[in-house]
Amino acid sequence: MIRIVRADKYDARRSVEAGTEEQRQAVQSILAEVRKKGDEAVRAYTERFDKVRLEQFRVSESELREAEELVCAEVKAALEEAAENIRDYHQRQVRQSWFAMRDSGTLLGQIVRPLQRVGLYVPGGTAAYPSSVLMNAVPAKIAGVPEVVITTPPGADGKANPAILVAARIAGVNEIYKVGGAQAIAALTYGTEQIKPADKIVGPGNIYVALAKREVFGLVSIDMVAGPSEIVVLADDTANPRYVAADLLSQAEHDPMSAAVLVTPSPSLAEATARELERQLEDLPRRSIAEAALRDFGAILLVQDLDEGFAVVNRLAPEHLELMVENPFDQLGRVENAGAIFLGPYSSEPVGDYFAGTNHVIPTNGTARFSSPLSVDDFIKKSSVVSYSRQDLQANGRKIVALAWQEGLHAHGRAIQERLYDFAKEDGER
Ligand code: HSO
Ligand code: ZN
Repeated sequence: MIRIVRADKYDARRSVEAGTEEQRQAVQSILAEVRKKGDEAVRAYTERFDKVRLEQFRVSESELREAEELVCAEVKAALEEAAENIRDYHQRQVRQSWFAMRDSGTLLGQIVRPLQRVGLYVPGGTAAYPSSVLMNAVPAKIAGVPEVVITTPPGADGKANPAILVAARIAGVNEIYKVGGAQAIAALTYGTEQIKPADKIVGPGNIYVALAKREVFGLVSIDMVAGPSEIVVLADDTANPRYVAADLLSQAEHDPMSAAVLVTPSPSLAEATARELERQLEDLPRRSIAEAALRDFGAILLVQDLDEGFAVVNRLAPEHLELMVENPFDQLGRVENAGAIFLGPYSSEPVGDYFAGTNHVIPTNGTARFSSPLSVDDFIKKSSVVSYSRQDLQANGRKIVALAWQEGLHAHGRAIQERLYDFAKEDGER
């Protein structure tokens, strides 16, 4: 079912979901309604799309307590430990403000500050991933964001997914609202009576959420619009086909449009992995999703040697790259484009999805060429600081005036000249 082809016969780019005209219009009108009518509109859309009428959107203390009872102790403990690992990793990303003083008395610097309020969208249904709550909320908290709020669609019983609530508590999320879809993005952008507007909106969602985020971008900041998951395994004869197949399937099961690709110079590994894929697919609960993904976007790509293998990897710029080759560390420097790199037989991709501490929100669809996994940097902003000294203004004022005049901006020049006159006068008096 998976193709085995020469590497040059494969292109992994998938077209980015632009939505239909109808979907775009639906999103436009939801945004406009919520902007105009606030909670009343949010309530009406929740009734229409989630089939439940809510007076209060915010998850109450008693619902939070109830959720704690519903999630099993083993999962809770694993979430706690995962959160700790994510904290450790992201702590190292924290940037310091800095100031540089010159002998001339001038001081320049950069102040790093957290965003004030971040909204995290968490999808409902089977795509409600507690792990993703940790991956988004923990870095925001490490950055120092005081208000991290979640919006998530309510179930038909009017409740939020309990595992999401537990993960939110572990990550230190401050408020949770049971609102989904484009109406949630609207509420986080414009604010309503019950929901205050956010400075940035992050987190995955369905096409309506994605379109709404794109629409409000500029009024608020958004994260990247993530596409279906991808994994590329670069493996040689030393790799275990059972591991290779299992890791490919781990991402194939996400979405029928997920891309799972093996790149190898070894025809025997290619054959063995194809057989393993068939075997392991058999009892997968999400078999039909994984099968469709392998059929439509998966491939086993044969290359001459590892040189060609790395060229293919760098062209694909995958979200996840596993290096299952002899001495993977010796090869690491050859990877130019990849969101996350997993070395050796025990760094199975789900280790990163759940537990190692690295972030699982990673650029997809070739965008690792120019962007990076979600990090503390996504939740800060910087202000530059200038304290210019008299000595420096006197020494450099004329250069500034020349640049201003060249641009025809005489008021700019004048602002400097006003000071230069005074300097000349003061120096004359001395
Ligand atoms: N692999 C996904 C993240 C995820 N996996 C969440 C399991 N849960 C991102 O590419
Ligand atoms: Zn995953």
